[in-house]
Amino acid sequence: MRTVLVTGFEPFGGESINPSLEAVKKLSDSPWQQVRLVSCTVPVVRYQSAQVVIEAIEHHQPDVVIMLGQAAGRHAITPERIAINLDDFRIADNAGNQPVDQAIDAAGPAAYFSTLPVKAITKTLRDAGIPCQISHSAGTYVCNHLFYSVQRYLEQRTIRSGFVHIPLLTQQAVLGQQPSMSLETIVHGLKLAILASLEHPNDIALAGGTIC
Ligand code: PCA
Repeated sequence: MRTVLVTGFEPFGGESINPSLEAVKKLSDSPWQQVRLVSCTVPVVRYQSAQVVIEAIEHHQPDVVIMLGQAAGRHAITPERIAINLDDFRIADNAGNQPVDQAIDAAGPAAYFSTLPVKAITKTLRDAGIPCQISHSAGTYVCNHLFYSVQRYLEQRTIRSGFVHIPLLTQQAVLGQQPSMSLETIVHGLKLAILASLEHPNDIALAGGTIC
């Protein structure tokens, strides 16, 4: 049986919930066939975020790692394609760190690609009627920091890993000024994303880029 590690972040930036953690709880409570689903809760703290996930990888020895985070302002579930070697925090993290224009790892490359099948995930979700779009920037805050750090850590390993941002939950957007998605739809989409990641060791060819 293959093991999938899903990770969710604690709330940050004045929010009382984080949809990524709510989704991880629901995914963990769901029945899974032929998948051993394990999870961990990640602090929104610069270096500690990666330490916690790397410890979980060492502990669980997963085949696939899917890290999740909240992306306010997004309308769709967005598999991230690329992690960049840059910390530039617009707000302080939950421990008060606010690096500006610092490398995550001075000895590391400029960027890493996701090793999840982002196009197969996108097609699978769209076919199921769930808004999904590949993203080419995971930002420069703690999600990108975690994504880059884990890709770097797993560089020489066969474990596939990547990051998926999800929209705000409907109850976080009651003022009607931000896009949102129901937890039910997010969880359904993430279940499909997990299965697609296992089914597609190699990604499919599908036009999915953007034009500026
Ligand atoms: N989103 C933030 C950090 C934690 C989270 O859920 C981000 O996109 O960097």
